[in-house]
Amino acid sequence: MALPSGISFGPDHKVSLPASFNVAVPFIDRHLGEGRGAKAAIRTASETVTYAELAERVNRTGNALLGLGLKPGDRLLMVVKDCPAFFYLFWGAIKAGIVPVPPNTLLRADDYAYMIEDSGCRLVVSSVEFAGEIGPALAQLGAKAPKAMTVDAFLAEMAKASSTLAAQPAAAADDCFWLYSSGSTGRPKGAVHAQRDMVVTSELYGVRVLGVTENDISYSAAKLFFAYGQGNGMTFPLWTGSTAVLDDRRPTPDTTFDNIEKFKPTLYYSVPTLYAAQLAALDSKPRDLSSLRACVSAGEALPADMFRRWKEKTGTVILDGIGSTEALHIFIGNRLNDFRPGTSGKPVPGYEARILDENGKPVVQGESGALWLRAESAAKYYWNKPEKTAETMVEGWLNTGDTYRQDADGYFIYEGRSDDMLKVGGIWCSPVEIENCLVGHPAVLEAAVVGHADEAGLIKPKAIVVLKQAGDAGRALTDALMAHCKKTLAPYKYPRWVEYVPELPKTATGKIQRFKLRS
Ligand code: 3UK
Repeated sequence: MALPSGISFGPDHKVSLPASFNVAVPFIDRHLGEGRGAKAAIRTASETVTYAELAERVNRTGNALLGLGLKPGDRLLMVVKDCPAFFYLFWGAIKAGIVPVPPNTLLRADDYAYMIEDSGCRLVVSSVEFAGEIGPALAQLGAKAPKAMTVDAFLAEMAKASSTLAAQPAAAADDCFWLYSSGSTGRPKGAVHAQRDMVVTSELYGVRVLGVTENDISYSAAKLFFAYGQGNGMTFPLWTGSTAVLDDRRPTPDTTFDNIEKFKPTLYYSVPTLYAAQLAALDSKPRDLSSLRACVSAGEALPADMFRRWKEKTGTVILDGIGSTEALHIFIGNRLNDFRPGTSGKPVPGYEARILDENGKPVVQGESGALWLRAESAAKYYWNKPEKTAETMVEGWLNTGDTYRQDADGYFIYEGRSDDMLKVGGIWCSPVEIENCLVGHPAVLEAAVVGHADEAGLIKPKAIVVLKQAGDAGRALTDALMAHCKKTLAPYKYPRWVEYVPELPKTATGKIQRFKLRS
């Protein structure tokens, strides 16, 4: 399929875009002119949305948002499960010049209160399932809280709004949408992405690496709020005029396999934790995965053994690739015709990766160092966080925070984070946040949290705890500490193991030496 008019990529894979455009046009409206109006853009268990219906609902959404008083440049916080309304809100906002901000839907009231305030959003739209966290977040903000409504209430507004909308003109580098990303200390940071960025990821990784075409059907177990899921399950399908399968449930081996058998996707995207659970489930019940031409993994490193077992059981490769919220999607990845299990593969065309030593000089090939990235899809800055921006985004290069080395053939091998952050099921987990939660329990004096590998070789949080009264240690307290964390934090963050010790290793300045506790 030809690139949308006015958009081209040079021999160096650099994009060129019109001086004035709106990215909703090539992703949404273009398909009507190209004869795809009756084609399914989205399929769910209960409905199919065609490209014509999608384009009309995007227009109605843009008009409804403007009608609710939002102006171009205003932020819309959308805490929305994986359903067609996610598409309407995201693209309707963009087409009207409004900036959608879709955070992780697994967070707690405190996190949402922070994001509402930090983003200065004018409206919060949330799926009713998240009311238990969004309600208290808004209550916490009192008179400062913006207008808020459920997705269902919004859809009623949408239905009343006009079905025609002129796209708000923008430049390639103008702010388009944000994604919040977390750090080991401090609050989440809003990574501000430009109009250009989804064009770059969809063409360079989606089309040129994965070979996505109009004929693919994509299914991402990773949710749309995650930059990974956003590309897999929304922007790549829309860029290529193909079909996305959505499921709003928590993904499990049963739900994901049922979806693959029912919708027959050609591409399946997931994270190592879920692949591990799926492999275990395949032992007891064979499944028909014959529709798949490729599987993709990201979020954390995929152990080579899981690649081998999946290939053996399903006949399909899993292409591991590293991406980030800041880079927007995968920038080093394995390909169908060039992969090496146990590595992240090679840089995606158009992305420049460098491994630097502590003096900022490129290492000799084979040595480890800090991974830096130059990407045309990189976030421009973090909202309200000039110091974090200056640390992470330096002269057009992005500090990924990862340690990497290259093998003799140039494949990139992940060696861990340079900070203490953990990836659990592909989602960030700050040890400091879990430690603070544990210390909030009356029995706990001090706590350290580190990553520990489970049976499948995947990292989960482990707590090392000093008690006020050593005699309290035991299964009952361990259960109570786990329950305390599940209740206070996003549930995937609770420690899977608790070890009791008389004291923690500390530096002279009293900082916990987590590296001494890793095992
Ligand atoms: C880690 C990996 C080893 C790595 C993401 C695909 O994960 C995504 O974005 P986040 O901002 O996290 C980024 C960090 O996660 N990581 C991601 N993938 C891998 N480590 N092997 C991998 N394959 O520390 C990286 O810096 O949550 C993934 C596409 C878009 C994304 N946003």
